[in-house]
Amino acid sequence: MRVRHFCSILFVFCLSLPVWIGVAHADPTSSLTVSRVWARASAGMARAGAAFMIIDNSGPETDALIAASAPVSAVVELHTHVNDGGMMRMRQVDRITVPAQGRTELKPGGLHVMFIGLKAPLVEDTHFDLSLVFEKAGRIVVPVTVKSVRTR
Ligand SMILES: [Cu+2]
Repeated sequence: MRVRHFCSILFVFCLSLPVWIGVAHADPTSSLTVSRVWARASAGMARAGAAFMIIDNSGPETDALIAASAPVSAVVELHTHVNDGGMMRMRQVDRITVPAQGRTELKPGGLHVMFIGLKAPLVEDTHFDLSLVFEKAGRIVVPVTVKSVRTR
């Protein structure tokens, strides 16, 4: 009886280990703070979505967001908007720089994380995890809040 109880405690401990390692990696060593992470709810049958956030860098070195992934779509890209003869068009970028002692804002009409080929609609008031990979800080996983399609 007692041995079986110990085994189940060990089992739960092992299951939760990756979560602890994830938190330990993201927080104390990193000079980056990612806040106000949100995605716009997808309208109708839309197969694409976008996420926005504020990234603050309190460290002495420039860092850069170089990749992202999320369970909501097979493809996740880093995008910006460019003015192409009066038309705002999206363009993929290799990296999103976060200056030393500075801030980079991803917002509608500008830089964003793009989800291509949504597996299911993004529903208002739901959450999902977004994994961000930075050149220096490494991987930081942040929860994304899905907000109304009217959010600006
Ligand atoms: Cu885009």
